[in-house]
Parts: sequence; C-alpha cells; structure tokens
Amino acid sequence: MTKIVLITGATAGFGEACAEKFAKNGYDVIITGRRGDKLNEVKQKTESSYSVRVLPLQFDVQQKTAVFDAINSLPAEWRGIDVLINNAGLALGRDLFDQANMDDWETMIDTNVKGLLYVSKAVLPLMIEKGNGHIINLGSVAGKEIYERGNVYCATKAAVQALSKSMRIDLLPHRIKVTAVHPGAAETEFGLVRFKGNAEAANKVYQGYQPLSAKDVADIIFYCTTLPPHVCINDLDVTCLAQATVNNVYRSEP
Ligand code: NDP
Ligand code: 8X3
Repeated sequence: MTKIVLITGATAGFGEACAEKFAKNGYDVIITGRRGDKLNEVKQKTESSYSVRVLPLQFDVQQKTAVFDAINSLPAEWRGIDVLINNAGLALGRDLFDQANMDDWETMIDTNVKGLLYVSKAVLPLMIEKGNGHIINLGSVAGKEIYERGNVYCATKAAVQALSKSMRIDLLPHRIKVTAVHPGAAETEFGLVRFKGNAEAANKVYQGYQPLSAKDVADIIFYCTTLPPHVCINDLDVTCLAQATVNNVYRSEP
C-alpha cells in the first residue's frame, strides 16, 4: 500500500525538499503551510515529476482550531498517515535578551512549540488507530547549545528536544517512532525570515563555507524512515563539515 507523509512547512526549505524526496520514493504527500500559491506550486511540480498524489492543506500552525479542522476533515484515503514531519518553524530576530522584540518571542513560541504540539495532537489519533507511525521533529543545534542573541529561538528548539523525548516515552505502547533531527546552519529561506527580508544580513551567515542544503537535510530525514520497524534513530545531530559546534564555524578568508 502507498505510504503517506504529512509535512508541515512544505512551501520552502527542508519541508519542500522533503516533499520531493518522499514523492521520489513513492509516498503520497500532504503538504502544509500558510502560502497557498507556494503550496499549489509544490503540488504541481511534485505531481508532474512523480506518480504520486499530493494534497495541499493551507493553515497556520499557530491557529489551534485551524490545525484540528484541517486534520479532522482529511478524506478517508488520506487518514492513514505513516510519517509526520513537524518542520514548520522559524527564528525571528537576533537580538540581545533585553533588546529583543516580545512579538517575535511569542511568534517563535507559538509556531515552534505550540504549533508542533497542535499538529502532533491532531495527527496522533490516526497513528494510534493504525497501530504505528513515525514522528520526525525538527530541532536544531540551537536547542542543544545556546548562543549569544539566540535566547528564545534556542529555547524553543530545546523544548522540541524535550518534547521529542517525552513523546518517545509516552507513545511506547503505540509503536510510534519519534526522531528528533537537529541540523546546523543550512541555507534556506530561514535567514531571510530571521532577518526580516534583509538579504545582506541573511547571506553573511553563510559566507566563507558551504552550509547544509535543504536537500542534504531531506535526504537524512528520509533515511531515518528507511530502517526496519524495530529500529529507531532517536536523536540525530547534523552539521556541514565546516561547523563543529553552534559557535565554531571555520570560514575561508574573504
Ligand atoms: P524556511 O524558512 O525555508 O521554511 C520554513 C517553513 O515553515 C515554510 O514552509 C513556512 O511556510 C513554514 N512556516 C513558518 N511559520 C509557519 C506557520 N505559522 N504556520 C505554518 N507554516 C509555517 O526554513 P527551514 O526550511 O530552514 O526551516 C525548517 C525547520 O528547520 C524550522 O523548524 C527551523 O527552525 C529548523 N531549522 C533550520 C535550520 C537552518 O539553518 N535553516 C537549522 C536547524 C533547524 P509558510 O511561510 O508558507 O507558512
Ligand atoms: C538554525 C541554526 O545556528 O542559525 O536552527 O540557530 S542556527
């Protein structure tokens, strides 16, 4: 039977690359995000390249009711979700704690933590009914080590780490795998979002070394789903070769 993956934040970056990777490997794909035009673009591109079905669901993961409405109204043929990738997320600003914007903090907490909780809680009954499933949460190296001006973004990713562990423990009786993937610096729309459209500031982060690409991360996420049913990668840190820790990046001279 064709497997189904639901990917949050599939309109860009890791999520979009995961849509392609899973489709290429024969999965039917549920793609979600706030941007309807991008969702349609990803659907068309994916269906024209691979013989799979793609279902776009447009919602904001911060909106609890919208999340539950979207998942609860999935047509019967889409309810057997095998893999959930909790990927939608963002950083907003890179400011010292005392100078940071409180609205940015709330958006990061509402998206990276509460959004992940809403989507997981909405999808879980479907996996429990089926008797198996795999949840993959996008954490970050920023959740394992705190860096200057990372404050609330780092905290949300530390929360993803804690919640992944908690899910893994509590879901043991249901045969649901929980994998937390923690990438280091990767060049996607992430930087542009963090620096609120300032491309120069975003590009500077990746100067002088080759960061991870969205495809690199999607390939690794997909690999986690290819292991035998009794084997689970629980926690996976991945950086580009030039990055040893969140604060140690080796850059070539300009
Ligand atoms: P991108 O900015 O390229 O993509 C983010 C995706 O999340 C978009 O599809 C966006 O869709 C979606 N999204 C953001 N907010 C919401 C929301 N409120 N509701 C629904 N969807 C939302 O970022 P990345 O692909 O780089 O990041 C993906 C995940 O990986 C994030 O959780 C990020 O924190 C994490 N990460 C990123 C790293 C990096 O260096 N790039 C490293 C480590 C972790 P739309 O705008 O259409 O809603
Ligand atoms: C994104 C990686 O180091 O920019 O989670 O915070 S970092």
